[in-house]
Amino acid sequence: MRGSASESTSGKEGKSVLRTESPTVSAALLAAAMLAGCTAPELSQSPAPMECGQVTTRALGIPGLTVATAAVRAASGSSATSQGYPAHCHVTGSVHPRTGIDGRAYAIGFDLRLPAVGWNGGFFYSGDGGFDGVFNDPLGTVAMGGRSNALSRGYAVVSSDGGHVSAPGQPFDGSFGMDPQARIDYGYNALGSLTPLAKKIVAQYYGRAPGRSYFAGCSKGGQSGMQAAARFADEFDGIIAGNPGFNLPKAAVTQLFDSQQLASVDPDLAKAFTPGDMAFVASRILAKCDALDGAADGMVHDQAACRAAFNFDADVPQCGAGATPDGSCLSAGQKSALKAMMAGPKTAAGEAIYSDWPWDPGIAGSEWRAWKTYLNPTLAPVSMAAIFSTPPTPGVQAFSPVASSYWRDFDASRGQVLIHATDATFTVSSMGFMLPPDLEHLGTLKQRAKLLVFHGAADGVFSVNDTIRWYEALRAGDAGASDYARLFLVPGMNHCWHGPSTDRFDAFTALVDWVEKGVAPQQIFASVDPDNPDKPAAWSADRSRPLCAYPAKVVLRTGATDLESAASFICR
Ligand SMILES: [Ca+2]
Repeated sequence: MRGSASESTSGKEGKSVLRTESPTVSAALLAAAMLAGCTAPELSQSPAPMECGQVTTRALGIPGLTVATAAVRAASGSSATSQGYPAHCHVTGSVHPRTGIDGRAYAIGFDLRLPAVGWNGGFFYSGDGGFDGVFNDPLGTVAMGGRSNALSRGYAVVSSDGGHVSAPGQPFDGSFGMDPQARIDYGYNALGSLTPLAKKIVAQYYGRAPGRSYFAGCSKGGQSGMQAAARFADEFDGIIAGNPGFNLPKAAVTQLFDSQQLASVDPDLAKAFTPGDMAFVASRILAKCDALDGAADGMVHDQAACRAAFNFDADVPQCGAGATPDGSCLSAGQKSALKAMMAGPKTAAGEAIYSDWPWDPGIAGSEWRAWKTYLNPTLAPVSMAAIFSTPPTPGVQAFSPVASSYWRDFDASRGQVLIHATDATFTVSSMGFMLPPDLEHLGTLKQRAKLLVFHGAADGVFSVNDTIRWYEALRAGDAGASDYARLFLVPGMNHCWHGPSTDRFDAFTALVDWVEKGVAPQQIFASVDPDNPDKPAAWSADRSRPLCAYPAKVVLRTGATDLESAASFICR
């Protein structure tokens, strides 16, 4: 495909993909120049670029790396959508094969997409997600504003399976946690091992090493982004970490605790709080906090002011004796359960195990509800038992009765000890492999790269307060931290998207401008995702807001009246 240098390719939606000069053309020009007696010293040291079909284990000759497939993929869809892509060479394979202590075959699987034409010279690591075991986001869609992906933007895009393969049909397979190295691969080593080797493939394929290198991911992928910033900043120029779960084991303990609180209200967790109940709580938050930021717009832009103003005990009425929740009150059980969840679990000594959570109206969002009442109770027993406990508890599988009894019987105070524990077999604790080391001092990053973190204020999986605490600690240790690390809060947004929020934004362009043009992002334009099910009826379909570099907040411009447009707001 790459050899047919004069063609243009067309996507299904008729979007023409313009060609730029391919490496093959460069090589042909070089050969012609050499025949003519000229020299081209800048290219003469480079190996000849490869055709896609030539990408084999033997041809690459990279120790420990095996190519499984290398095939040309025709362009598909529109490059202006997240799932459309241009023609590319699709390479799959693995690195570092080994046998685990559980007798299973392990390797770090990879999926690499090499643009057939128009490679911009860049390298892009697309973050992993969930339990890994699959290629989560092989095109690199996170933080692209929903309208493109890294491959369409011209990057060579790699992603990994985190060092293990999920059992067929089991996306929530935590069984790899029985092997200590597989845990470490999941925590950070798949990223660290694969990145330099993937760059070698890119270099051999195109005949020159990649230039700018980026990482973007959300959730578990955000945790990997923080690992990239703390451990592997020498490999990246720019990193995006969205809703980062860098304290994922602590969050898992919290999710088990949350499930117990919900069960104390109703054995069917989904019935503990109806959507109407949560909308009622959100309305009470808005009644106290919406206008504090200067705009009664259904969004809480000043969370600190809201924390001081909103008193859950006093501001959310409890139903009278004999009355049931009807959208104007919560039952006594609901009040105590939600209060405990939002405060977060404590040890027997009264210390926070993870974090508290902010009172943001986005807790009425569909994703908050889906995670709290369904996904967290489904996933946390597996992750805690299999991956984050030392020693692990085998046999806890998603959707099994064992998983249900696991969270019902879990003691947060005693159980949280297991995430810090080691033994003769598991010599690194789960906090040791999941939490990036010394995240408050990012020395290598400071010298050469940029980190852009975003986090939804109403994330029901990882608390934005935990991310704010990290960023405050970073700033406390280095007053110039905003020169290399910036945090953007997204009011109302749930876990990576949705919630009553402007949840569509192109953070990646902001990062590239920061890295390549030195333009540090003060604000990022955000609008409501057209697919967001939580957009309030009162909002226009194209409501927009700036996202502000923390600690700046969104403030209504003096005299502005259009509450639907980002142009009416400033960051201050
Ligand atoms: Ca407001």
